Amino acid sequence: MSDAVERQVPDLGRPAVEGMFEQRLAEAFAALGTFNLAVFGKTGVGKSTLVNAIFGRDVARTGLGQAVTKGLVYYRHPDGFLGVYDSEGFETGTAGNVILDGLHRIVAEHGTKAVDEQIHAAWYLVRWSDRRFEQAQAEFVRALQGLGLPVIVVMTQVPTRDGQVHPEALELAGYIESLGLPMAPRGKVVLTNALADPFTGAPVYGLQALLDDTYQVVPAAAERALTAAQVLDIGRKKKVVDGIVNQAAVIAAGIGATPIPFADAALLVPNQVTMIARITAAYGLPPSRSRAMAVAGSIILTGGATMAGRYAVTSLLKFVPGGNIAGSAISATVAASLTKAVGVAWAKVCEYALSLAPEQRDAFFQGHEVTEKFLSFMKQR
Ligand SMILES: Nc1nc2c(ncn2[C@@H]2O[C@H](COP(=O)(O)OP(=O)(O)OP(=O)(O)O)[C@@H](O)[C@H]2O)c(=O)[nH]1
Ligand SMILES: [Mg+2]
Repeated sequence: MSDAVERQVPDLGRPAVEGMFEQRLAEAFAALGTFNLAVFGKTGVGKSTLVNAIFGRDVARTGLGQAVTKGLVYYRHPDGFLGVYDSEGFETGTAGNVILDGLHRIVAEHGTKAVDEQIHAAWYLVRWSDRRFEQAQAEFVRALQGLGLPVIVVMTQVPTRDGQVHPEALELAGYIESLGLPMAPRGKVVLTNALADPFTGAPVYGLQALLDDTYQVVPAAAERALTAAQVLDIGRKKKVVDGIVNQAAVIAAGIGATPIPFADAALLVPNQVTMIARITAAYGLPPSRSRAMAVAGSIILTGGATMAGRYAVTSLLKFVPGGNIAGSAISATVAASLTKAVGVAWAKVCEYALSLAPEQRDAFFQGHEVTEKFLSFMKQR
């Protein structure tokens, strides 16, 4: 016992685990920070449509709008990790200059503040069917760059057929690219179509390319928020989540390095709570549902036990190899594989939730289905 780490087995019944979940979820969301995007382009080019296509939510409708300067509204999504500066009803020329003056002030003010408050990327949208790009638009792009914002020039509503872009859209893109504008990150116009057009058969196009380019210009500090906020590239979320799960498994192995008596399985719980909270945040499942998630998570980890929980976790041990050998203790290997199994199953629960319509997610996390799904994912292994 002399050099053995003394381990205090936490007394973790459901209410305690629930409280721990709420706290860790809040921490995990705070750690994401905020990704701020500014979107410019004439009225009707498709700013709102494009933002909705990539972030899966009507930021303007669900966000809290605040007119930050004439012609520019800042929407902070209630989830916290996404902010959008939207130049609604924007026109170039005099109106554009007014916006630029206001922006100048915003950028100057925010540049000295935390990364969370800075503008991390700007999209300048041009509609292909306008078939022209005016001097004033070029100047606006230059001015944005002059403010230190990385500007991605995006062509919207671009029709394609069998992967071939409409030749006139290509021609316009070629013209814009010939102007020598400071276009991040590759000096290329990004061609997109945010909504399929059932009449012409034009499919959704170019959104992944726009997102990838956006990642290229975003500072590392805002990347995690962008990954949580976007709904287009689930693979990027998964990659982050894999890292979280593996890290938690390593920690669990460390805890199990001194084998844990079955009755003390609660030793593994705090690490698993942190892991689940971080997974949830990485997927961008909103903190507005954190109460429901805390309840669901605590039921999962305690097996629903309401008594003080020295038996917490053990009900899940039957799902991992070596976890149900009567009389033995929980080894490093079993601790790691249990933690990993819990993480992987919770990740699948989150992905399932993301596949639901946003209005249905609440009901999912508040009902029995979430624990049933979790257990079915555990069994599938
Ligand atoms: N087919 C197709 N239609 C689009 C696309 N983007 C926008 N639209 C349509 O164009 C119209 C205007 O789109 P919005 O996204 O509201 O345009 P906006 O730039 O936000 O306009 P303001 O907010 O007025 O400045 C809507 O009817 C959209 O459905 C697109 O990529 N493809
Ligand atoms: Mg709009």
